Amino acid sequence: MFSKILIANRGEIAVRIIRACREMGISPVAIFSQADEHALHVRLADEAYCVGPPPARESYLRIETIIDVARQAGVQAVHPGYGFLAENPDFARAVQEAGLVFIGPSWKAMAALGNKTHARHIARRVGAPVVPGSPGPISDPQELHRQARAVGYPLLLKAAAGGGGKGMRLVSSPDELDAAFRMARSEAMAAFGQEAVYIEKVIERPRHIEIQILGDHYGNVIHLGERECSIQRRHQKVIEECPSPLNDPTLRQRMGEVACRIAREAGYWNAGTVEFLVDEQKHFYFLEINTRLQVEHPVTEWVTGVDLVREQIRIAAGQPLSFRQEEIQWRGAAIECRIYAEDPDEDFMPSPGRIVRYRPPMGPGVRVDSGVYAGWEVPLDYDPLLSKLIVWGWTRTEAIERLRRALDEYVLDGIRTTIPFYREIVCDGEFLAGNLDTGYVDRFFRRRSLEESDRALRDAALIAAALHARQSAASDQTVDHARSTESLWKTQGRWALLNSRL
Ligand code: MV4
Repeated sequence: MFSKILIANRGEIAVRIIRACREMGISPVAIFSQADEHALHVRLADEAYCVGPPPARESYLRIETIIDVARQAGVQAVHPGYGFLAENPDFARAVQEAGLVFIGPSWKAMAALGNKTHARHIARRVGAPVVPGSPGPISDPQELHRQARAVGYPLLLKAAAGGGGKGMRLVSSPDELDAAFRMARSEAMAAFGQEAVYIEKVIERPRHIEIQILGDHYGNVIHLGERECSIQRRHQKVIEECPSPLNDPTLRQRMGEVACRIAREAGYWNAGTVEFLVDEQKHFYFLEINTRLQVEHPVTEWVTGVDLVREQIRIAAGQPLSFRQEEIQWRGAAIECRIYAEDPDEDFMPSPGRIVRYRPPMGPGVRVDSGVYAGWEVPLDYDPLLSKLIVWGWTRTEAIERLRRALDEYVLDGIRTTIPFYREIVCDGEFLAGNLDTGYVDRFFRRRSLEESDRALRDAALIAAALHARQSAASDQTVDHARSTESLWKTQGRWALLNSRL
């Protein structure tokens, strides 16, 4: 086993990896940018090295600098976390060429699966259901129209090198096709340095379900079931669940087996996630593979009892998987809310600044993975994820009850966060019913603005009624004490007291 690991990341995920290292008796080494000098992951690590100025390009994305730090610190392995260099095969290769172990898949598997047309090809080879579309990238306009006719409208143009919805374009009719193609290609070039674009048929009202897989260096691949990730806004996940509320054990087993077959065919090892779209008839289609640990991994950890980061480290050290497929069991329900430094009242604008008070929820069934503390200033330079609140219950209903309680307990003052947004979601009927698809957040906001105008009307009616009642009460009062034998001091005094309470 390793005695020292470099964590090439920041924030809550760096803290999560440090915790796994501590439990395994491994010394964690951190890197940080000038903006993160006082960050929590730097405080918790045994050693920490500055890798450059605040912009990620000049710090957390600097392959050479990070490899130099790894050498200098004398680590045996590098954990990339998620984001930054986690899915960059050049980084994985540089780590290997420096004589160190990359805690993740081989750079070759990463490179192959990073190309989505290639990944679709691998999936088709093992008979996995793949979203219908062009067999490969499209380069000439004639072929474009031929393939588009074959797939049918509406269709999506996607960047072969892309992922996560970046560089995606919806095309509703043939006359939009050429312009959309040119745009998609230049966007793909700008975003990913490759202009390759391919076609996919549009799946209507899809759900986004992903399967967690683990593979070791000896050809063993197992799956840890699904996560429901349909609650997203602008291709950013906000709430994730395990199991999916629409799950049935048969669907889980079928998707799991398909995911494992694709991974074996790709020569995949370490942790990975196979993404699927599921339509209203519960048909599922392979979408892409994420070759990293995911943000939402804790919901799977809680329901299966498997520590994914520990497994990642064990696998990278050459140990076989700790579990066989038959040993994996799913118990209860876990839900994660991603707490972002964003203002939900200002269209989720980033809200950096100093955290003045921080009191995370605790107690039964609550886990908080976070990278912040009171007094720390959240920098503007990176992803605004502050903290992840994860709850567990025997049933989804119990998990939601805990989530409501934990959100009410959560104190994070000084900056705006998405906590108030989640407090509303956990009371929303559609969420409670598990009626989730990728259009959920938009529907939630539409419904809410309708309810808001209803509320404004109701408030106006209440004010009018209160004023009316007060006026008539005041006139009754005049009549009353004219007839009354009681002291005016008493009746007027009571009236004043009553008014002060209104
Ligand atoms: C799709 C799709 C419908 N049909 N592909 C967006 C993120 C990326 N991972 C894939 N995405 C989609 N691909 C086909 N063929 C709809 C989406 C999509 C979506 C998917 C998952 C979660 C939220 C979404 C929101 C809008 C669109």
